[in-house]
Amino acid sequence: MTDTTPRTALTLLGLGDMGTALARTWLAAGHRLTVWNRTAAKAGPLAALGAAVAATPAEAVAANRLVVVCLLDDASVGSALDGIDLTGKDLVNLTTGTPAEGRARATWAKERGARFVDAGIMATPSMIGAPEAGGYVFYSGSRGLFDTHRAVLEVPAGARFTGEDPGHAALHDVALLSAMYGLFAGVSHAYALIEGEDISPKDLAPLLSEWLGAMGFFVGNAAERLSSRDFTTGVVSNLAMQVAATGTLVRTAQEQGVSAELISPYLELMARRLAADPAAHGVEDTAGAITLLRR
Ligand code: FVH
Repeated sequence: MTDTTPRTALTLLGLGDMGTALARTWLAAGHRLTVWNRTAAKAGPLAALGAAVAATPAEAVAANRLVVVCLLDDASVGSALDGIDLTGKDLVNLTTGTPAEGRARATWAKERGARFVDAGIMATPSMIGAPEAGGYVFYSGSRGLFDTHRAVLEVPAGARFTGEDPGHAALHDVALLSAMYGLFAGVSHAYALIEGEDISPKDLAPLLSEWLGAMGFFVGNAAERLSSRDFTTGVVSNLAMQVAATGTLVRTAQEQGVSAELISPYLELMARRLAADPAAHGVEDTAGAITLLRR
């Protein structure tokens, strides 16, 4: 049977790696798509797939109510949309930015008569249009806009609305990315330790994966402790012991001729928490150290 569902027409500004991947999924799903990119040549392959190519951002914005922006950074969003009439538009910003940039852009859009949602993409271009890859996008800002366009926004990747504060999509995005880089740092240090030894990284890899999976309990455990502010009940490995033991990590790095720069900040934070009140904090686990981070 032929699918006769009407498809939302939309505009996309930005045809970098991510923008191009997004455009392909909307075109493949039968949406009428108008595109614009600063370097016009990048629109060629999409035109061949049926996209309408606008000569200017103003022309692209004028074409549709739903306008999606996926540019390099917030400054490029400002310069691409500078002076353009956004009255009655629904603006979705898929450009990575900070929470403050998301909030400022929401105010900016409202002043120009547009509804706005900011977004944080938790996917690489190859994960776009591939639901099995597990990518998704955080959205925040106008609930009305999100509800109106949810179906079309879910074409490239799953959509998760994080609330009406337009800074919260970016905050969720950056929180997850920051945790990811902490993980990358630890794994990088582990591989550096065995370099030059008769241990293959390929042999260490499954052990690392298994261990990190087992230690994943920390995510929920820390959330529980931060919510209850109880850092002591049911502690398995207390902070006093852990701080003493981490000296071994630093000495091993020295013995192996490896800089401890990737792991030292966290070890030092634990030591600082303990030093502040050894009797009280020594019986905690490491989640209490999180309280030292907020300036
Ligand atoms: N690619 C990825 O893995 C990540 C996944 C998570 C989300 N990010 C964010 O997505 C935004 C776009 O990323 P991208 O991969 O498409 O980036 P590029 O391929 O570098 O394309 C950048 C586009 O931005 C245009 N652009 C840059 N500066 C300006 C400007 N001043 N005025 C107008 N357009 C501008 C650029 O145009 P051109 O160089 O082709 O002319 C591209 O269209 C980004 O926020 C990631 O953090 C991607």
